[in-house]
Amino acid sequence: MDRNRMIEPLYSDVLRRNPGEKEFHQAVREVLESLAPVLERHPEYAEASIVERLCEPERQLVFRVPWADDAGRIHVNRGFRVEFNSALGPYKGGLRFHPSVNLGIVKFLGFEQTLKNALTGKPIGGGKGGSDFDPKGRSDAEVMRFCQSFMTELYRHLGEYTDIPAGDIGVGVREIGYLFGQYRRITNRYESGVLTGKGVGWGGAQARSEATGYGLVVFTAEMLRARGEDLAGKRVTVSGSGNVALHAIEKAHQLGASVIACSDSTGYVLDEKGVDLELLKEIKLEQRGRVADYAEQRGGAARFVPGSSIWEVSCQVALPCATQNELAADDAVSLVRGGVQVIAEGANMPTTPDALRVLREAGVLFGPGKAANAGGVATSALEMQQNASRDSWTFSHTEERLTEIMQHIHETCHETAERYGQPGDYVAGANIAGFELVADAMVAQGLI
Ligand code: NDP
Ligand code: 2IT
Repeated sequence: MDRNRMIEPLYSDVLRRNPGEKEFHQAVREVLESLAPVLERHPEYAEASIVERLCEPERQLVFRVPWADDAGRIHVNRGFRVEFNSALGPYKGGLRFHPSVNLGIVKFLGFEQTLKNALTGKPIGGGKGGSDFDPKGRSDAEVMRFCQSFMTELYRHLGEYTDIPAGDIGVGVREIGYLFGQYRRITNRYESGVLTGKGVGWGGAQARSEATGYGLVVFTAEMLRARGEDLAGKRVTVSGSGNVALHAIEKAHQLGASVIACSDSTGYVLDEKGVDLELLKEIKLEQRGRVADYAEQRGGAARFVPGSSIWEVSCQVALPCATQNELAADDAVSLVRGGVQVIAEGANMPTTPDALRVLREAGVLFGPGKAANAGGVATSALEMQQNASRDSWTFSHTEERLTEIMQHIHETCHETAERYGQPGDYVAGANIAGFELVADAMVAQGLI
C-alpha cells in the first residue's frame, strides 16, 4: 500500500481527536513518518490497531492545585499527569513545573517518553506530568506548599508498581524532596520506589542528577566513533544551564572537548576559553543565579549576549539542552554555516521539523532526544532497582551501567536504521526500535 495512505489517516485521526495540541501533533507526526516501512513489514501491528492505541494515552489526569504564597494570597494552578502507556512497565516519566505547561505539552512528552523508555531496555512504561506553576522567584516555603498541594491529589494515582514520577524542567531534588515527604505522610509508607531523583542520603541513586547530561555526551561520542571520529578537541555549544546542560558540559570536558557557550531564557554566554564549570555550578546550584551573573563573575573572559540565540555561535558539536522547539530552521542554517558536524538532543524535541530538514540535507549527524537523552530515565530505572533491593550502588558502578545502556541504545538505533535501509538515520532508528518494543508487548498482551 502507498506509504502515505497508511500514515495519513492515522495522523488525521490524532489531529481530530486532540485539537490545538500542536506539540503533541508534532511529536506524533515525526514518529509516524518513520513507521510506514514497519507497518508494511508487520501487518500484525495494523491488525491490532497498535498505532491508534499508542497515540491515545491510557489515562489523562487534570486537577486543581491551590496554594498560598508567603503573604497568604491564594493561587490556583493546574496539575497534569498523563499515564501514557504501561505495556512495558509502570508509567515512568518526569514532572515539569513551567508556566508554559499545558495538556498538549504533557502529552507530547508522555508520547516521547514511552518510546524512549522502551529504548533503555528497562521495564518501564511511559508517562509525564507537571503544572503551569512558575517556581522562578518563589521562596522554598512557597515551593514546598505548592508541592504538597500537588501531591495531595497526585498521590492516589502513584505507586512503585503503578506510576513513578521524577524531575524535568523546574523540578529537581528540592521539589522531589517535598513531593516525597508529602507522599510518605499521606500514605504512611516509606515507599522509596515511588519517585526517582531523590537525594542520595534518602534513597536516591548516585549519578542520577548527572545521568541525562553524561548519557547525552556518551551517545554523542558513540555517534562520532561510528564515523571514525572523536569528541576530544571538538568545539561544543550547549543550550540551557539547568540539570541536563550542566552535566553535559561536565562530561564533554571530561572527554576532552571544549564547551564555549551555554544559555538560559534571557540569552547566552560566550566563553572562548571554555566554560568554567565550577563557577557556573556555584552560580546555578548555590546562588540560583543566571548565565548573565556568570559572565559578570568570570571577569573579562566571558561575554553575555542578551536576547540572542546561542545557535549563532559557530561550533562542531551542538547540544540543545533547554526546551522544545528551541532550534528552528534559521538556527540550523547558521549552525551548518558555522561548520556543525553533530547535533544531539539533551532536551525533548528541541529541534523543529524544518530545522531537521535543513540538517538532514547538510548531512549533519543527528541524535534524537528519545535516544540521546534516555540516560536520565535509564538511571531512574537503576534507582528503582536499588530501592527494590534495598541497596545503594557506588557512583562509578552506576555510571558504568549508564554508559553501557547508552552504548546499547546507540547500537540499537544504528542497527535498526540499517535493517530498514536508512543507515546513519538515528531518528528512524530510534522511532522504529522504540515502537517495535512497545508494539510487540502490546500485541502479546491482547486488547487492553
Ligand atoms: P532545568 O529546569 O534544570 O533547566 C532548564 C534550562 O532550560 C534552564 O536553563 C532554562 O532557562 C532553560 N529553559 C527552559 N525553558 C525555556 C524556554 N521556554 N526558553 C528558553 N530556555 C528555557 O531542566 P532540565 O535541565 O532538567 O531539562 C532540560 C531539558 O531536558 C527539558 O527539555 C527536559 O524535558 C529534558 N530532559 C530532562 C531530563 C532530566 O532528567 N532532568 C531527562 C531527559 C530530558 P531559564 O532558567 O531561564 O528558564
Ligand atoms: O524526559 C525525561 O526522560 C525525564 N525528564 C526523566 C524522567 C525520569 O523518570 O527519570
